[in-house]
Amino acid sequence: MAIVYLSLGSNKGDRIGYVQQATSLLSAIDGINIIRTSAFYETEPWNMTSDTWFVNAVIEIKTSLTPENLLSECQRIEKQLGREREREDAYDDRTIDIDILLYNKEIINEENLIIPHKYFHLRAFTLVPMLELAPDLEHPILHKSVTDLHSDLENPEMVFLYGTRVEFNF
Ligand code: PH2
Ligand code: MG
Ligand code: MG
Repeated sequence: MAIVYLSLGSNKGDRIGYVQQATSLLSAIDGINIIRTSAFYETEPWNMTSDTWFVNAVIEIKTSLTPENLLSECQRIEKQLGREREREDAYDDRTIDIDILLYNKEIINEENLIIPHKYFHLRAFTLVPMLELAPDLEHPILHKSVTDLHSDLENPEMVFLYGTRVEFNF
């Protein structure tokens, strides 16, 4: 069993609804148990030009799936929720993006799968929700805690707690 942190993000259509639906679809998969979810945040687009801010959250799961199988389940749900990938060279607005941030303390460097996520330590929209879930967790390569990585951010993009927390059943 692995403890995994997944980043969920949407900046197209019913943003909260897509993050919720992705969470429910993940929880319905054999071999995935959702342990906790962060609050929802409204976040400034990072490293992309877009008129629409994101709704972002991080969820903590326990899984018996391998990293590769987990990635394909995430991509299947992205497709199911209408994710379209139009270009390879830049970020597009998207109904849902599901990224594997951490998989236990594993370090994976494959063409289609890099864990820890290569930008995990650089984005407030992943570090702020992680502060709620696992502030002391150490980055397996940088050997710094989530709290320290967050305070190291030089120009953090804006992240707002999104209204009230939305409760739903898995
Ligand atoms: N995802 C990106 C690029 N930029 N910015 C925010 N605020 N939230 C995201 O989820 C996000 C982003 C690429 O996946
Ligand atoms: Mg992403
Ligand atoms: Mg992605």
